[in-house]
Formats: sequence, C-alpha cells, structure tokens
Amino acid sequence: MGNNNLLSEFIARRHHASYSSAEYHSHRADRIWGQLRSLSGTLLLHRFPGSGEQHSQPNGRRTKSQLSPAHSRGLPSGQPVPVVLVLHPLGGTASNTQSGTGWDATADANRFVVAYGQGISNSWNVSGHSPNVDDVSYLKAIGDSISTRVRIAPNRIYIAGYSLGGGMSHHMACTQAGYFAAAHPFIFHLTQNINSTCAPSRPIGVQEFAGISDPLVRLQGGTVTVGGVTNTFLSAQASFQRWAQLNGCTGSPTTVLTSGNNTIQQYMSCNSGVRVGLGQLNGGHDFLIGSGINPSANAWSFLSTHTNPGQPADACTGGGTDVNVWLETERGTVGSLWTRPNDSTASSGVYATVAVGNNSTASAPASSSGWITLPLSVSTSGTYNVWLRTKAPDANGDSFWLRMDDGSWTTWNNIPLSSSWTWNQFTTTYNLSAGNHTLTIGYREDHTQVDKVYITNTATTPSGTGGTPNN
Ligand SMILES: [Ca+2]
Ligand SMILES: [Ca+2]
Repeated sequence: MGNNNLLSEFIARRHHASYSSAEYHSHRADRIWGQLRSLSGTLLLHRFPGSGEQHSQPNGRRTKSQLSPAHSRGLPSGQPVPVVLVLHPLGGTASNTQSGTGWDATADANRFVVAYGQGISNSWNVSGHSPNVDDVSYLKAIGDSISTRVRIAPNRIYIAGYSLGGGMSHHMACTQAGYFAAAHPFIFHLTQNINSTCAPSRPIGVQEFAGISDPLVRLQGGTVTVGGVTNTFLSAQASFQRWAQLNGCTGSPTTVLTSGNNTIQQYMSCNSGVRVGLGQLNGGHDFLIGSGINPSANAWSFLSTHTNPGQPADACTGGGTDVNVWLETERGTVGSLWTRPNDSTASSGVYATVAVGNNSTASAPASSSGWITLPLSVSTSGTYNVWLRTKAPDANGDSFWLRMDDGSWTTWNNIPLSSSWTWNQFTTTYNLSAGNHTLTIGYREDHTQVDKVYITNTATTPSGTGGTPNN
C-alpha cells in the first residue's frame, strides 16, 4: 500500500434516536457495535505507514496475556499512538475532507491515526442542526473502534472539524472533555447556542483557525442562516476570549506564528497547563489550504501539546479497570507546619510529620499551612480505597484528618500503633469520577508520621514500600 493508503474502510452508522435514552444506555455497547456492523455511512480511517499493529480484543475486554505479545511484534516505535478525528463541514463528506485537508500527510509525518467521521445527511448534531442524531456516541464509538485495531493512546484522542464539523469540535470540548484531549475547530467560532451550554468538566485546549475573508462565518461574527437553521456567531476574538475565560487563562496571548497575513496567537498560561489559540489565516470559508501555511500541521502542533489526564496513556496496558495510584506525601504541597524528615526505611527515603506541638483534634486545620495536598488522577470512575503508610507511636500520636476534593473532613483516629512503617486502610471510601482529584491530609495529633498514600479501586493490600510513586 502506498503512502496515503486507506488501510481500512469501514462503515459506521449512528443510531437514530428511535428508542428512549434509558433503553439506549442500557444497551449502549451492543447498540453501537450492532450499528457499526450495519454499514450505512462511511468512516475513513487513515493510519501512518507501518502502524499495522493490532490488538485482539474479544468482547471488548483486554488482558495483558492476550495483548502484550501482539504489541511487541510489528510495532515500529513500541509506543501507543494518538488519534485525530476530523469532521466534515455541513454538506461535505468524510471522503472530500480526507482528500482536501492534508490531514493524511500530517498523520504520516507525525505518526498518528486520523479518522474522518461521516455525519448522517452530511450534518452534525450541533447548534440546531440534526437534533435527533446521537453523534456523541458515534464519535466515541469511532475512538473505541480504532482502539480495538491499533495500539492507541486514549489520553491523546483529539477532535478537529471544518465549519459545522468545527462547531461539533467546540461542542465536544464543551461537553466531552473527559473523552477528548483537545479540540481544533476550523472556520467556525462559538455560536451563542453552543456557548450557552458550554461547561467543560476540566480545562481543555481549544484552538480555532478562522478565514480572514470568510464571508459566512465572518471574523466579526454575526447572524447566519444555513440549511434553514439560524445561528448567531460570536466574533473570532470573542470566541477566543471565551475559551480563555473557561480555562482560566491569564496574561496576554503570545503570537506564535506570523507568515504573510497569517497569525496564530495562543494563551500559554491557563489552568492545568492547557493552551487556547486563535489562528487568523489567509482564506475564506474553505479548508484554508491556500493560506500559505499548512493548516493541519499547525493544528497538530497545537493539539499534540495536550493530553487528557482522565484517560490512560496506553490502551493496551491502561485499559482503565484496575487503578493504583501511589503518592509520596513529602512530594505533595506540604504546609509550613509540617516537616519532612529523612528515614532510610521510608519510601523514597523521606516521610512527613507535623512539627511537634501542633495538635488540631476538634476540627481540621483551617489553613493550608496544616495540610499536605496531593493531586491525583484516576482513569476510571468507581469506589476507591485509601491506604496510608504510617507510624503511630501512641494514642496521642495516632491520627490525621482526610478530605477528598472539596468534600468534608473526616477524622482518622486510632491508627494502629506501630514503631515501624505499616500500611493501614482508611475506613472511608471515596466515589471518584475519571479525571483529576485532590486528597488533602490535615494534621491532628503530633508525632503521627505518614510516608506514602495508596489509592486504588482494587482490594489489594499493599506491602513493603508499595509501588512506584506517581508523584
Ligand atoms: Ca489519638
Ligand atoms: Ca515517602
């Protein structure tokens, strides 16, 4: 097969909303796979040359024994690869978007998989268009489907799209930040409609490329009727500023590219390290291929700086079922009232304990000077156990306060007394969503020592110094 080989053409069809939401959810996987096999729309999948590695994944469940040998053979880089989903404009197709945008060549050069979605009636359910089509499930099914064929990085699944497909990209960033790592709309600013329900579950990188002379989605925004649907667009700048606001960006945007009339600006200082960008490119309401810069290559430069903290880095080893997070307490944000003594028997040689004389038995310390704050990320939702590796010398030195995220503080008193490091399970469990969380430890009785934290959705009892720390 040649450089632009179409290694796999498979056909996908979204279900129409012909059954209730509850029924849909109860049969989600079967429905999607049944529909994928029912073959009625096209999904074009392009893989860079040499990415022939495949999984065997019977019934959607992975085990290491099934997968590891397959992955170590025929895998040029030995690494999971990113995925970019590219969506056509209203009235466009997967095929003409593949041939017209240059994404295949960018995927070849940068070693990622690109998939071109095909909307029902060449449309997408966003901003008043195609309201009865479940495109969200369809788009996720594409990613999941690729994951059964290629060793992908689930934390690097990106979405891009042109015109209404760009609108869908905005909408996915607004509503599906748990699935997509970042979004890159082209020639489509936020509409009032999309903006009104935009509430990303986490900071998410979004960059738009707008056509300077676009007569339809104009730089200055405005009201447009297409396909019988009327939308009011924010201006390109207002859309850019809105994404900066949603992501807590500070300072002024940096100009990262100027070439002829083309400029790309990005906010570099946003929550969780994401970026927000706007490129104003020489072109109209088109694929911007004639702009004088390579639009897909520059879009990839933006997308590739982002990962999704709620997803595993490797579909083959981080399938998201068993989660084990190990945190060195001394590597958290340690308040000024705490000390970090060396101890050769502690994990990583250091532990944490509050300075002698500090006690807070009635309520948790009110200020962060009394806390150890530990950020963590889990790849799957569920009930999580918390273990601490502690030394508790006596009944007046055997307790902490614990809190997950912004929840209430819980006392942990009467930690089993021990003069050597011991793993102890907290009786409180936490229901965590996939994504980022924060465990905070507050001091309660001095002389209580804590070396390490283990957070897991398994029933494993830790031993020794535990696993490799995640922090
Ligand atoms: Ca006590
Ligand atoms: Ca430690």
